Amino acid sequence: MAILRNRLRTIALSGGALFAALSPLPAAAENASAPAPAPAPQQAEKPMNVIFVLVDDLRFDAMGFLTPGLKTPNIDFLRKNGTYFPNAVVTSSLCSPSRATILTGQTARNHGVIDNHQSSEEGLIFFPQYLQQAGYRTGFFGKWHMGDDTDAPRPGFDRWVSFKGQGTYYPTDGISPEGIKEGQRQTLNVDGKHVNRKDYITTELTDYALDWLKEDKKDTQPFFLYLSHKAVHSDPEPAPEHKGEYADLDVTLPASAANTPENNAGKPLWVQNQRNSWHGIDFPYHTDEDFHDYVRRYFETLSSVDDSVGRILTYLHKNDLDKNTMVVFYSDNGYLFGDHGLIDKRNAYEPSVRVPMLVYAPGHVPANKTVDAVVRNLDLAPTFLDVAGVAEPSQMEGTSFLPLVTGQESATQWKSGDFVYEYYWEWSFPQTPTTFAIERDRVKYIQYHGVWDIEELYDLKKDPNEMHNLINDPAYLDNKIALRQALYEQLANSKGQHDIPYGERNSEGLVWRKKGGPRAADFPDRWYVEPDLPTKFNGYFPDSEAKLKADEEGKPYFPGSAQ
Ligand SMILES: [Ca+2]
Repeated sequence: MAILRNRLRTIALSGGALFAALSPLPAAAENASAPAPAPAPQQAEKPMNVIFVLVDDLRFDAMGFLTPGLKTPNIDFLRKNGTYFPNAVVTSSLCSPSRATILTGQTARNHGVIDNHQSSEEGLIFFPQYLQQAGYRTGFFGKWHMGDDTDAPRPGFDRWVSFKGQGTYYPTDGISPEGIKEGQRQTLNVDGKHVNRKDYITTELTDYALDWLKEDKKDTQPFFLYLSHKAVHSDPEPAPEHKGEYADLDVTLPASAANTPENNAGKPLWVQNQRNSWHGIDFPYHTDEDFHDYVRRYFETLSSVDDSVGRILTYLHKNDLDKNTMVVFYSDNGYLFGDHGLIDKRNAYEPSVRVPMLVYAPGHVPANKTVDAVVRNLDLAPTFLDVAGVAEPSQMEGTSFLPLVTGQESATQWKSGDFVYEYYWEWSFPQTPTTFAIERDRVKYIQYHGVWDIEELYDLKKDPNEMHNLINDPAYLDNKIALRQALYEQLANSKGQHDIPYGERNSEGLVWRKKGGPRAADFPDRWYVEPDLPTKFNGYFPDSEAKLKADEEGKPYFPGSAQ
């Protein structure tokens, strides 16, 4: 710990001089097991506090300093006074798999949380468990969301405030008018006890987080605060004080949202078919809402996250904690605003895999700096442990990027290996196939599993918006072959196996169809429906007699609801 304190302080004073000789850091356990010397002043100092602010589904550019008209003064403060990582990415762009990666430092193929539903956490070790061992006080506040079954406290946290699955924006959401009258409310699990919700979710989670910080106002113990917002996940509901504040905002959707021959050129069939689906710009979440309006609500919901950041920064400043606290602002996955006709996430395109990332620690992390290295959610756990002086455990797969954060290393010196992406097909959202991708030196190769479709290759340096598929460009043949092979090799799990048993791909396959013959088949007639049907969520829930009856009567169905 003392060495880390030295390292962070020295870097702060030297403005980014090379201190590679100090790396790698020894484990805290080794420090602790060393013979106890006479206490030196530096050893009496605590390691840095960390506040990890995790937003849900925040698009990479949904921050005021990147989007004209969007006001996020507190997030912008972090950017101006901290370091911005424009190429932060996630190895799986979906809530539960990404959250599991952040917490375990493992990829989905190794932690096994491959979807948002039946996700076992058995055998997983979360990084805060190591922080507790290193003397940290740890608190979790908000959305955990690995499966929907339980909100019970998980290992690694001294304070636990959470809810099942996605939770709700307001305490009365999802409760019948009679229930509301009788005083029923959504609940939070606070250290194992259910407590009625009182306020708008973002505000309430921040209240709990700040109350927990105040319990150790004298800052006698280092802390790690994991503030995991529900916002701004669909369907975003703003707080009363922010409702309508962007009613007049001129929202511009990406140029690739339009259904044009130019935009469709080189895009897989599944992409073109998805635009008229739950996750498509032409039928967003099976509604007829103008997506410009959706974006306005999304930004209004973000305003409370910005307020929350402001309250945290004020608390740190007032209590003289900002000198020894690192704030990391992040999202569990990206979000498409109609890019390539798609909304939400899951695919391997840039707006889906890129996330906002800001690191603020005045005196330790350079202000107003941009580091364009590709850093992954996989690298967060080793980085947080590095801050605490804890060596990376063997099961973790990422690399600490603390030297990039402190300015000790430049982006060109950063060697983290390829960015490998995996997403596993979900029956509940069948529009997006299983997707594997790899990015090396800003060239991205994408492959789909189990569908009759094309591969993709993009040169992100020349084509950051992924408009020109180079998969059949002879100039990129070597890239294609090398990246296909590297993807296959690197997707093996820790046992050297592939989770989906499948053979290595080395060609396009026998895909032809007769010129002038029948075109691709259409979807079933019964799948073509009106927007905003009361039954629009029914397909998400398991089949049953009750659901069949609800379908026939045109009524919404939720498991357990009387029909
Ligand atoms: Ca998410």
